[in-house]
Amino acid sequence: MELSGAQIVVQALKDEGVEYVWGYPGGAVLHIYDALFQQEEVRHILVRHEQAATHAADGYSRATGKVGVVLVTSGPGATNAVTGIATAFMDSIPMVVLTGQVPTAVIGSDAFQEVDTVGITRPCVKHNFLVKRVEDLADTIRKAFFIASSGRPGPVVVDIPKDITDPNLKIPYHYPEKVEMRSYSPVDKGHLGQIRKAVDMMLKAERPVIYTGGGVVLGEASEQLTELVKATGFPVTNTLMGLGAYPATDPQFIGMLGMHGTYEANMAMHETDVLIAIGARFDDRVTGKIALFCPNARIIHVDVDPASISKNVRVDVPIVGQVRSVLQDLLRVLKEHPSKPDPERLKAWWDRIGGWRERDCLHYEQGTDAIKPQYAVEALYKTTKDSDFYLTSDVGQHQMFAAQFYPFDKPRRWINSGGLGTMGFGLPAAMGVQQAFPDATVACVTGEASIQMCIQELATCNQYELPVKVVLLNNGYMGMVRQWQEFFYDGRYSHSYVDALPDFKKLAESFGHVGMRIENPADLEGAYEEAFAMKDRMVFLDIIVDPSENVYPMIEAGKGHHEMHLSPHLSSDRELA
Ligand SMILES: Cc1ncc(C[n+]2csc(CCOP(=O)(O)OP(=O)(O)O)c2C)c(N)n1
Repeated sequence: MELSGAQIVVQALKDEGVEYVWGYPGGAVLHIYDALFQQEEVRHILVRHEQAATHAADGYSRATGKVGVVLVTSGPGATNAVTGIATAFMDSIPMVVLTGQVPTAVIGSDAFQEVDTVGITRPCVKHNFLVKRVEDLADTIRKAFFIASSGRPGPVVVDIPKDITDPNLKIPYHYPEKVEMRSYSPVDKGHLGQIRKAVDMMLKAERPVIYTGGGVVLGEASEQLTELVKATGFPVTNTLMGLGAYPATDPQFIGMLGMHGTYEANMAMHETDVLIAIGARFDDRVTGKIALFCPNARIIHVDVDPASISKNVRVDVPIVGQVRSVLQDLLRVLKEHPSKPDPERLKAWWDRIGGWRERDCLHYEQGTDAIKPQYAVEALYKTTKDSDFYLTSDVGQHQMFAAQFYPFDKPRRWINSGGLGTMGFGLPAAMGVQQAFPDATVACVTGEASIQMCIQELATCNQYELPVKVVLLNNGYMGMVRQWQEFFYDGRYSHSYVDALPDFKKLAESFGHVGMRIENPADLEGAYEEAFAMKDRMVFLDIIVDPSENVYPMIEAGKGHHEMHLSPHLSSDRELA
């Protein structure tokens, strides 16, 4: 089979089993767009901004576990995609981003729409390539998919100069089945000696905590994690990225940990003597002040990426390997071990945790006036809990309220930008999820500031008939910024008031969707019922919420887990716990 470079790109995508490509055309990729036009297998979704293409592919990947694929042109097309590439990089999402480049002969001459894409993206990709010969194209794309999806996943950029895709230059096509790269061989199995050490340590623990992150979701290890938690009787806490890896409605789940984690999870972290960290990277939003992090604990750390081990926090028993395979081995060693976790010791520990739980740290009071954002999330759960439901989010208070008040029982259902914290992520990510699962119920919880960052994608939702539900918790402020200004800048609300808001109901209608505005707490549940009953329509719910509400508990940056601000409902002067 003789193919041009443009045809090779499309054929390689077919050989990878790619269903969708999110993109935006331009001069440098027109040959590829022409090749896409002449086939039907790979579907191209035309977004309205390249950032949205990356977030949509990212959302698709987070929900399905497959590699998300993006196609953008050179120069501004590539730079617009950088935010989404960095977002995927920070959360280890497998993605292949094909960027057009100016022809090889003019690279370096400041040609029209030339940027050094490989240079610009280098710090925020797992790997990137500049293809210099058409003969290398198929092989490079194969490597890109392999690198993106193996080991610790991440985005890979393939920069393709226009002349490489010339329709008049055809070469024999061969797509390699296997990839061999001397410098890259991700590990699968964990070291058995280390696993035995970990099990010994776990069995001697008096106050154990299992702390898990996004790696359990990405590594498809949620079943093994659940088995481990049940086999040991230990408490488990998830990071923002790990929510859903363990069923949140199970009593052994003590809530999310970290800056906006529960009182019981953070106190348990502070007092634990053996911490079992699985697929988590000790992010600063989780650890707080490193010097005060788990001061009494010996630490076991399971991670696929050796560079994560002892990066932020020194660990005692590192185990490098795929989380799923390590947990399988660990469970086997645990079962064969002559001793078992001591129920007496564990009971004392659970009693202590029970005491912390009684503080009811997420308590809020829903009056009859303003809708509380917490209530808006709880009511959303009530309406959607029995459906095949996915929730994406933007960044801010609404994201934290969703993480705290929507109990996710399955992995890949909570889709948000944890690492980079990218406002504008939610709506396009929801488009990607809905494209992957047309019959599922997909909602995006957002703020009135975040939603405006990719609002143009309402048009894409119309074109592709994506019935996403937008749940806008409209507090009139960049709420999370306002909260920090209230706490740390004596209430000087510098530029956090979101003025000149559009009428979101009319805006949604002008894009061809259903718009609703809800102000009264008594109307909310009915509005959700009505909106979610419209299975084939996009509905934009503009929910006016109490602007003064803050997210509690909160650990200030640089403080320890035991130094939480609690809700004023619990302690009149927000005293430290
Ligand atoms: C692209 C981007 N710019 C700035 C920020 C900093 N930031 C974090 S939260 C936030 C406010 C978000 O406001 P809104 O979307 O209204 O959500 P709320 O906090 O009110 O729920 C800002 C500006 C960010 N995370 N991302």
